[in-house]
Amino acid sequence: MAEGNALHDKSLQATEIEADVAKQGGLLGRKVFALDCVTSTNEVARKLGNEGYPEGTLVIAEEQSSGKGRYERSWFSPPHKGLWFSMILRPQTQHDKISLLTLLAGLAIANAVEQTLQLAPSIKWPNDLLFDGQKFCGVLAEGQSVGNSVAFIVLGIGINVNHKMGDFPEELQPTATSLRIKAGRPVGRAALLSCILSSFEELYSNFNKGNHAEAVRAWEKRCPWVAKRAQIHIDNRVIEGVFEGIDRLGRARLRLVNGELAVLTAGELGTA
Ligand code: BT5
Repeated sequence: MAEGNALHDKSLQATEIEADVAKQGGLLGRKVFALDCVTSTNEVARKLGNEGYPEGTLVIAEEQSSGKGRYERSWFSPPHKGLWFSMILRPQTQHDKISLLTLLAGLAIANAVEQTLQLAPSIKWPNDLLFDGQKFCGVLAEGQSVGNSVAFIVLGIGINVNHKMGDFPEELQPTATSLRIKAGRPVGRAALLSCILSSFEELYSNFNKGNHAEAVRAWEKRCPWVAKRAQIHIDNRVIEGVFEGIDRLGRARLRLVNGELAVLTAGELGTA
């Protein structure tokens, strides 16, 4: 096989991921379902959450036939090339959890990519990880409600790991990239996953104790849009101002031309 693909394309094994998590004393990934092809790992994790599977249960697939983005968009998830996975979280805090968990996941992935590949990605609010404006990772956190409260959260992460540019459909080629393209060599998925899980575990533990301030500062350092003119698109509206970073709940702070501060929980950030 070309370029050592035998090693890098080896299917991810539940027992190996579980053993690695146990060795590190981790909670996230103690129970793993490593599957071949699923519709969406978020959907499988949601079903397991409804069946009562505990926090830290992880679903990972080699391929998704209907990988999901936000707002009913699709996420391109071809076999063996990426890390497509979802975790069940049952957070203890009553804060608005979904926005902040999305940001903490982005920060954990950026930290892990830097640690394993010595590459520093940027984070774009709320859920994109990029190199030079091209996206290699997206995060989709979804709450499962029971009555009026959120019973659990499914945190879904999609990372383009070993794609070559020709592996992307034409329409994604101008805006997408992968870790392999940026590193200039194939990237081992198991080691990267292990690093992401331990980085996220630490951030999540602080989050459960209500300590977010340091993570918010670290997130802002990785976001080149901070202190720049920006637009946030929400539904059909565009709000313009200076992006002042995020508040302690992960909401975007946009200083409008009239001096007022807009605080936004959802939307799409772009340069003005
Ligand atoms: C996201 O949505 O970026 C969230 C993606 C989350 C995917 C993971 S994979 C595991 C778990 N299971 C799932 O079903 N989903 C999660 P959004 O910000 O809405 O971006 C979606 C847009 O990104 C699409 O409309 C495309 O333009 C683009 N896109 C789709 N696939 C891509 C890819 N593989 N790489 C880069 N860009 C992509």
